[in-house]
Amino acid sequence: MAELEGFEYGKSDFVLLDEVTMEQFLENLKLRFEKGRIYTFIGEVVVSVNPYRQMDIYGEEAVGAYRGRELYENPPHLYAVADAAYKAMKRRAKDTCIVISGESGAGKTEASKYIMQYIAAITNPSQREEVESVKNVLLKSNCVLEAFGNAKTNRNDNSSRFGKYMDINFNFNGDPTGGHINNYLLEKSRVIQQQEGERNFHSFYQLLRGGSDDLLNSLHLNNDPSEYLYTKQGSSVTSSSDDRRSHREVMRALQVIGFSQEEVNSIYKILSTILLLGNLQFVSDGESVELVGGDTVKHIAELTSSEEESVSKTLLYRTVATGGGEVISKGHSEQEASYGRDAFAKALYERLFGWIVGQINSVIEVKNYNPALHGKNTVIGVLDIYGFEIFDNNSFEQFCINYCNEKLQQLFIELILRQEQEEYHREGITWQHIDYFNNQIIVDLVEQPHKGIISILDEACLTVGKVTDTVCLESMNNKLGQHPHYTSRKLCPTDKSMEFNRHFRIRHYAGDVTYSVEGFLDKNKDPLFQDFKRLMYNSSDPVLKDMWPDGKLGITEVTKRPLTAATLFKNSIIALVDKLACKEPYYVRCIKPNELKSPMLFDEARCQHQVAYLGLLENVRVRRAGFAYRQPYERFLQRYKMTCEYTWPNHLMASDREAVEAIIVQHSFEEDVAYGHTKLFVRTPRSLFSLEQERAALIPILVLFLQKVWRGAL
Ligand code: AOV
Ligand code: MG
Repeated sequence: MAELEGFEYGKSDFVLLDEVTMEQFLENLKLRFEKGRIYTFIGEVVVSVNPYRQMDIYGEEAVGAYRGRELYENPPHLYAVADAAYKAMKRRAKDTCIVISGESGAGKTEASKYIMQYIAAITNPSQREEVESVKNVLLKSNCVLEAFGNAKTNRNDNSSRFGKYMDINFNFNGDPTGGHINNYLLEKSRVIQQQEGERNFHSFYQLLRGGSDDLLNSLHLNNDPSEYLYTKQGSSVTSSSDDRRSHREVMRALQVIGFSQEEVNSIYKILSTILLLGNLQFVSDGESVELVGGDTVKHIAELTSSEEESVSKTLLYRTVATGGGEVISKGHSEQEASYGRDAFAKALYERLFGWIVGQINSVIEVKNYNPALHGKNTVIGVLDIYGFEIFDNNSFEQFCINYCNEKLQQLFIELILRQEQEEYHREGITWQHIDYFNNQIIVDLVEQPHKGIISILDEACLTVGKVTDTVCLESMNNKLGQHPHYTSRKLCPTDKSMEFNRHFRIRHYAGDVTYSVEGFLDKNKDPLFQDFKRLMYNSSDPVLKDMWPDGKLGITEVTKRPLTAATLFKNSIIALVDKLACKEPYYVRCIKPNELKSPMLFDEARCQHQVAYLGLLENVRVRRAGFAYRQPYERFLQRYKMTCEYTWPNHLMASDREAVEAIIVQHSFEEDVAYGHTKLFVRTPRSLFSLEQERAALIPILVLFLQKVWRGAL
């Protein structure tokens, strides 16, 4: 058993604070951070502070210390939560989930990887081949998804630009038999545009920096990201050695997962098609529009296995159906052509990403599972989604990301309180209500039917004729001007950071964010000329064709208006929340200690802000007002019966509950506990600590005793 920490490292559970005040909370968090103790419990919740340095607290030895232990037996750690979720799943056949939240750069993705590594390390002791291969794919999928879905932002050098929810399936032995990844709204606008200081998705730089000369030649690329419009706009193409190394890792990972060489080639061809598209330009002589870019179109045609003429035609014209049902080809304006090219590049990347996720899923999908034969198939879900973010310029993507974080905060409030309430009720214990800020009001502001921002956006997108972003903003201002969490420019006439026709502000649970409405309607409508879909569907590259099944439709067959991006996102997040809500949740709450990525600095104001909006003080209060620990009588008895003369080795009482009472009375812990119908509730961990210590001291004596009995010495 790992050494329990002394109080020189601060309190390992915030429940143990003398008083639940922000001051004491921060003091403890800071002390622990400075002593290299980055994890602290609030009961079963782990609060994590990003150390911004490699910590020697992971790996085989640590895994061994946490495996199969109770939460309070070891110092706080991600492994402890992972183990708790795993145990609950295995012992009680419960579906569980681990929800990791916190703002951008707080350490969610790193935490999710440690959790998965832990689960992989403690399962499949008999090394069965098919289970090993599922574990391998699950672990390697991280590397691939990060390459294609993460990018350097001004908040985080490896920022997730998509949401990821991964279900891991287990058989009755508790070994992983498969899994499924759900991905949420990839920030595809990054493919064509990056803010100053940011990069496009890692995959582009990895290919350019890490691809061999032969590969790059065959793709008609050179190795310099600053030569491609789509990779150079952020003026931040640094970190070439990392890109080279990652390229090798991703190649290996793709192989392990089972991507064929043809498939890998197709992936690279799509990436280079996108880069080449970005360098294509259009000129207009006032009448018609032409392409500039030398052999680029020829190269794109080759890379997409299409005809050169079809490619240039698709870039310059679109097919439209006239009122009379006639189908004609209409030339683009210069602006339309550039717009079409960018939309095509974004769609290519988005579909590539979706296809990669789909391929991984098809490899890890649970096959041939027969519940009658194999027992119940249980699941642990791990959620790692983009964290709350504020940039200098916040657009539609930040709006969606921040809305998603509101939903997760809502779930935290709902589950942490609901669970406590329900359990006390079920067990016949009185519940004391704790006040907290309920962010449902902000969720409603965004998602309410007819009245919310998404509805207003959708309405504007559906309106025929020229509805601009500004007109839509006006409509929002009119309808939402009175909302306590919505601010229009009218309300703050002196605020220079807001322009009249451009900005609106939402008072989010995690802070105020000013959004620029520019591009909202277009990103929400997300149109792509049907001609591009048809071009790709007709490609003779089977992988590419597979990604564009909707290119099959003829021009007159496309009638139904697709759902908007915001509505699709909303629906997927609501489905996600429903999925999480029916599992037993475990939480990791990540905190970013400073804005400088420094391992030394604990910026108190920044930390205080996060502790406040994450609702951590309320979390401690709920935990303290109630009973922090609970165990079924039988389990408690098994563990501690040796500490009481009436229960060791067996008790003679009428029930386990009475036997547990005998242990509690003998140790004078009556004040610290309550007796539920099936469980013992313990208010503070002190009693458990002391029982644990007594047990630990007794074990060697008992072992000695038993050895003597066996040898016949007694
Ligand atoms: P995020 O997932 O919460 O942000 P990450 O998990 O990517 O944040 O963490 C950001 C960076 O902090 C990592 O790249 C590491 O350099 C460092 N870091 C985080 N956790 C640890 C740890 N336990 N040990 C060492 N370094 C760590 V975002 O994806 O932006 O919301 O969308
Ligand atoms: Mg992340």
